[in-house]
Amino acid sequence: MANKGKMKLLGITPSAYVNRVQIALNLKRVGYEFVDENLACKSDLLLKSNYKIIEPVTKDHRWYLHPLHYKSSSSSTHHPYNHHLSSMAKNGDIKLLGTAASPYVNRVQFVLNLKSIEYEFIEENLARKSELLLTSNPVHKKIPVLFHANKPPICESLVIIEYLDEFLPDVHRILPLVPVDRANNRFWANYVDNKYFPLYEELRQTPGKEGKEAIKKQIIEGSMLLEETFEKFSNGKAYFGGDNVGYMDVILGCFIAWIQFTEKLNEFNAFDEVKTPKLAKWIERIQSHESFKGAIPRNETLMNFYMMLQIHKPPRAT
Ligand SMILES: N[C@@H](CCC(=O)N[C@@H](CS)C(=O)NCC(=O)O)C(=O)O
Repeated sequence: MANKGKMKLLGITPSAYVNRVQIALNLKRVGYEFVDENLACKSDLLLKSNYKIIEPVTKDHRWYLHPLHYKSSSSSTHHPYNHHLSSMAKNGDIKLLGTAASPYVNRVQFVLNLKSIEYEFIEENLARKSELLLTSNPVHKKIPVLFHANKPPICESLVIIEYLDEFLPDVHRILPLVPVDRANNRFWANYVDNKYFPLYEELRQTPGKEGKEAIKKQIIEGSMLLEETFEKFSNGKAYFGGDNVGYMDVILGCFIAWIQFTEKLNEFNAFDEVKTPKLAKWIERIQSHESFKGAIPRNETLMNFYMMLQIHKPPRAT
């Protein structure tokens, strides 16, 4: 590994986040050059490499696709790997605890559909959380939670998706195989979950026209950043994952219903033909994908969930 390529680490020594990477590099005995950053006056290198995504290393294709990937079908009933799936289902029941209105639950459902895994859906009532939820996710008390046979429950949607992908890697691979592409997918999923989508909740909670307009502006900036990301990831193909639905298609795709619902309530467009032409087309494509259709809530389900949010987490007072 140490000889495979020169690694450079940009950071500052007092940072625990930087230190954890240094420890990993040491454990793996990887030689690297440390590039000191000045956080009081950020370098061009930092600004260029962490905000706008860097050019992909593999120029001609985003990532190597497993040959099986090409064969995977979008329809669960005609999936060529049903023998795998039935054995997964037979070896252990899959149960998913959630509500149909949750995009975090929907993304797990989307992956289960893509991989043609049968599962039992256990409806959770978030207004009155079940014993099952409180005991299986005592840390966050949030859905989704996945149960696979007698194994310990698995919490957090991204963790669940990676688990399913590792457990059943040959059926519709979700994460790419090339490490740098996996890393970039995780980076952008993290951006969508922790920066971009929370702006919609912020929009709901913020009182007053002026405050809301400022958040809409940030949402639109984020959407344009995602448009660039799509361009780089898709490399002219239909999806973030290239020819097939991949990790980012699942992560961002399952927020679309909520995004469109919020847009209608607030009279603005985060994605459209002018600002984000590629993502506008991608939205149509993903929404007509068979595995996606089975995972996405109807508008009335969203409205009921929205009303519940308004009661339990009301907008801030002016
Ligand atoms: N980071 C979590 C987020 C899950 C999440 O926020 N779930 C919501 C439903 S959409 C929930 O369970 N909320 C209950 C609560 O906040 O108490 C994941 O990716 O699974």
